[in-house]
Amino acid sequence: MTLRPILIHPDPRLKKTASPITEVTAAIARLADDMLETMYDAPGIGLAAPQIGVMSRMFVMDCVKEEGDAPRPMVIMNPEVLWVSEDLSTYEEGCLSIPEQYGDVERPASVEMKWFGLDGQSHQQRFDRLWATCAQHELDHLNGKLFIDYLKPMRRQMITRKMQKLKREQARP
Ligand code: K2U
Ligand code: ZN
Repeated sequence: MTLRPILIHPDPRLKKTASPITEVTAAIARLADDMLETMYDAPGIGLAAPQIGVMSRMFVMDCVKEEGDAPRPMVIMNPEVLWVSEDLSTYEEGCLSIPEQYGDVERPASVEMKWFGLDGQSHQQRFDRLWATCAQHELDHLNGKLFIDYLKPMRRQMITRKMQKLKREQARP
């Protein structure tokens, strides 16, 4: 397993639409492993392949928050939304590609998704609460959408400028 560097906004790869996965190969299984390791190390509760520069429709997720609970890593490929609740919920979201920045995002409170797992089988599940927020946040990443796209333009611009400054400072020897 390898820790992979996480791309920081602004980066054109974070705005592109990722491509469907057509076959579960050893490389795809290794990618899922690396993404889970990178996510837990960050730490985070979700991570999408474009965030490590891989333009494939896969994200990983483990929103188990209660200490002591067994981790519940999920590998989700080619996700589709089958249903969203009318009820909305607002969550102060962050993003591993936009470090230390947070903003309130309103999304459907529950979502039913269908996807393919590493077992090559089709899976379907309803997600609620933090799992629903995270799954929608990660699916957005596969479509080149970031949580800051839901914020007011001024706030989005201010966050983008902060990230550009952070990247300039990181680049300096
Ligand atoms: O995709 C990512 O960048 C990981 C996101 C996933 C996420 C964002 C907002 C709300 C839920 C999930 C996070 O940075 S993981 C960090 C985190 C941890 C606990 C709660 C919220 C965010
Ligand atoms: Zn994110």
